[in-house]
Amino acid sequence: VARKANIQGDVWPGLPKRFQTFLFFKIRKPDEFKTRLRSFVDEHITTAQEACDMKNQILEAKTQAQKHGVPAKILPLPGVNIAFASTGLAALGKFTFNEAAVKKDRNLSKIFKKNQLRGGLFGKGMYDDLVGEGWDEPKELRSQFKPSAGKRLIDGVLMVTASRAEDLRYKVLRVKEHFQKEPGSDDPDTVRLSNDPCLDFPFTNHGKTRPEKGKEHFGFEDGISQPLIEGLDEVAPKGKEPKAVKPGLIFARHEGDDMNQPEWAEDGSFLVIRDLQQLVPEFEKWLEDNKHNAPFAADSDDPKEKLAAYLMGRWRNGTPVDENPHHDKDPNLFRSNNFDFHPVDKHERCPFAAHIRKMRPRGDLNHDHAVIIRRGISYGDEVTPEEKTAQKSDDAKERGLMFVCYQSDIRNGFNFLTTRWASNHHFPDRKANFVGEHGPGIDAIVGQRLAHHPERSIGLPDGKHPTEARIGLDRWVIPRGGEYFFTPSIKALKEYLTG
Ligand code: N7H
Repeated sequence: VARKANIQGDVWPGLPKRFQTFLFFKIRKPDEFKTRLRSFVDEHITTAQEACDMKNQILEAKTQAQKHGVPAKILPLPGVNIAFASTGLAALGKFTFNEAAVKKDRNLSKIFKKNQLRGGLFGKGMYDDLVGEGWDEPKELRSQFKPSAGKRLIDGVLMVTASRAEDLRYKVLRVKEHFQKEPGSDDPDTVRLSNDPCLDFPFTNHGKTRPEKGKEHFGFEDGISQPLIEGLDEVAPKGKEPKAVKPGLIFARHEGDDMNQPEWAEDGSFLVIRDLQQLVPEFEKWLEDNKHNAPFAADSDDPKEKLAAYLMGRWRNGTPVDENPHHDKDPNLFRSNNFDFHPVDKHERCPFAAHIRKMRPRGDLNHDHAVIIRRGISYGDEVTPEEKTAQKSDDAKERGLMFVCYQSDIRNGFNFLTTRWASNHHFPDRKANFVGEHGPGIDAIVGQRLAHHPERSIGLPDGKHPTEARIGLDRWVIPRGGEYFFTPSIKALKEYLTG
């Protein structure tokens, strides 16, 4: 099977999405589900090839609009992908829970059954992993992500995307009907749903891009930097950033993946979905309150914006502080990605602990080894004038990011980035001369704290010396839980998993 026809399109190149529905499902009748899934794949699942075609259509529409001086037409472009939690694969008879499967990770072929998917964290699920290790606070998690009577509630997820809300609604209905309609009730106008369907959809989440296009809720331009994949993406010429990565960092059984996965897993990828609530008015208040506490900020025209930019490593319009730590006015640098933090023993331009430096350290490391592709989408409404005035989020108006990412190994991808880098005050390491006993600090956006960790703080350049100004941080991103999944290839969906 040609690779692009075999990969699900959200993994690569990404489904075009202004709106997204996450249909979390529970399998009730595995055999009937398998039969229905087999026909679902060709009818509904969007492959990488199809997603590439959609992206080309968007480009073409934009080019035409520019040529004729009219606004670009919004195309419907619905997309659908499916992924399974370990409980879902178990329901299909394709995963066995045993001590070894949840404790051990990789190349232990003797312990694993021939076709068992490797990856201890996938077996455990996000709750046992992150609550078990003390990172996530159970009382902050949404009930859908908390096991009930010891049982996990989600077997898998169907993700539906579209460029227009009405197209999304239509597609979601068709997807649900496919699995829930009465046999023979095929006409969409008169379809009857079964009282005893093969699949339940107990939880649904909705994402939508913000009216301020390209910006997430804190107001930063998002979706700029992704790892370019050798063999799939057009990669940057030598010496230009970002460097390309081996396909095996994202896809199972490709060069660079040492998990020794079974054959059926080829072209698949592990998916992490995590609901991250964002406290936007609180973030703005903190910036306002602290803009003069950092010595570097005093000599800036806009100390508040400079502080925000230092926490992220990019100004809110996407300009990397490594390329311009002074202002964000150079249009050539909006969304620029050509930087690597050199000289890496100093952080006069980009703080060592800035979110993008923690999450992709570039020149700080000799080679990339923990890499993810991000496909998240914002959720919730805009901050209201009342919330702005109160400088406090209204509990009834939650907003945040449905964080979504893909990798060939959850322990070495999402989990590593969160626990070993974002939450570790001493990463990036070997910078001791410049950042004192507390190290570079915690990732202000997604760093989490265990009880015995130092208070949340970050070291920022003081603008004059190769030294630091340390500043205490609040918490503006609340992890509400999520789940670990595997996104299989098209071939695996049609053959092994439904066989
Ligand atoms: Fe982060 N944000 O929108 O403010 N992130 N992120 N992220 N993030 C990035 O380069 C954000 C989160 C990564 O290649 C940008 O596209 C928010 C988690 C990685 O240079 C912005 C949340 C994890 C990169 C944000 C959040 C990551 C990255 C810059 C949570 C991993 C690329 C725009 C609410 C575990 C680094 C861009 C590179 C960039 C935001 C979460 C990882 C603006 C709000 C949980 C790898």
